[in-house]
Amino acid sequence: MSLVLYSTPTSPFARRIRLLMEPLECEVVSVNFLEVGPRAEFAQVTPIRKVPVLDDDGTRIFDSHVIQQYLFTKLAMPALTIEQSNLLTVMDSVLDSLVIVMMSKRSGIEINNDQLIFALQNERIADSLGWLEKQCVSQDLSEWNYITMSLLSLVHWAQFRDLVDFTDYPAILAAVAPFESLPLVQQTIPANP
Ligand SMILES: N[C@@H](CCC(=O)N[C@@H](CS)C(=O)NCC(=O)O)C(=O)O
Repeated sequence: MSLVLYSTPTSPFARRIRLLMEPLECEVVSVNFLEVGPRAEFAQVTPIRKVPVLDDDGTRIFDSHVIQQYLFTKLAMPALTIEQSNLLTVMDSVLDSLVIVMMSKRSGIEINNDQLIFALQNERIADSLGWLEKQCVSQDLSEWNYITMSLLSLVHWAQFRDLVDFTDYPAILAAVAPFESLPLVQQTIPANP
């Protein structure tokens, strides 16, 4: 079995898969999809040019959700519950909206709540983080599993990009705090390439 994970040093979607793959031997290929040459090379791996991509002995799997399901089967882990899936969906919505805001800023577009697209993203980010904060109080998230891996990856990435002040979300910070010092967490902290 030869596993290759295409990743970037910052992607929260790729990082949670990297954390999930800790028990498996895997080569990690770092992709720089913002540079023309590497982007064209990566286009040979996936037409959507998004990380993560997992290659398992020539079988390529796109998207963290599909990779997660594939790995859960491979590792004989029980499927995510509906409650866990909902947590993941809300985290992904926060990430997607933050990416839209970040990419707009990088493209020189002014972020203004008078524009529908930004009003919708900002509303989704605030309401979803508020909902996650409540779940961190009402649910037991003390286990290091795919959900806490995903939450930690979201928090670190949003802090790294300076997009969210988590002092407004103390329960989220408390939920990820016990895992901060794990060796693989430390080794995969988002950093500029
Ligand atoms: N739904 C996808 C999202 C993956 C995604 O958005 N990855 C970002 C990095 S965080 C990416 O590769 N972006 C490249 C681009 O948009 O060109 C998943 O869960 O894997």
